Amino acid sequence: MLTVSLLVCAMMALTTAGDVTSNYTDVASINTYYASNNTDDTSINTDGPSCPASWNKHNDRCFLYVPRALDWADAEKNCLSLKGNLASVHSVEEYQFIQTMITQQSHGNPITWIGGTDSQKNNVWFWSDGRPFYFTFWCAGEPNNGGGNQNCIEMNYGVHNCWDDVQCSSTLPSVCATNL
Ligand SMILES: [Ca+2]
Ligand SMILES: [Ca+2]
Repeated sequence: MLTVSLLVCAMMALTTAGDVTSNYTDVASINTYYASNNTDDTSINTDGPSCPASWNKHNDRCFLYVPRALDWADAEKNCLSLKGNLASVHSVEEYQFIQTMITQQSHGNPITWIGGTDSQKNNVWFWSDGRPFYFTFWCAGEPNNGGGNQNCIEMNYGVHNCWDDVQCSSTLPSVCATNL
């Protein structure tokens, strides 16, 4: 009887050890999988709910680069049809995430719409998603409301890939964002 008990204990120990080993194996393979996929798919993320296919998860939002050139209003309408808005940006880190996503998908740094506008009153800026407008990444000398009618924010402008106010009728690629 003692022998049998010892044998059972030994088997349980082996089984437990086996489980631990396989867990480590899984974690290692998952990490390898993420590392190999991170360059072209930033949506892969183990934390919480995931984003729809081809959207990229960052913090509590999903981001989508839309390469088709649209004016600001049509770009916003397109985002709305996808249950989002043109992206608002709230930190350098968030801006860099968006820039990296654009570069990965466009293989460049195209000038791109984000959701800032001062159409209601010059130099009073709002995000189309209703979030507070605190963070900015204006280029030197911008926003200048050039020609008296620059009311929408383009990103990746100039050598510093910063923000410029420009006519909303310009046609550019865009970035949409949705809440998770
Ligand atoms: Ca303006
Ligand atoms: Ca300007």
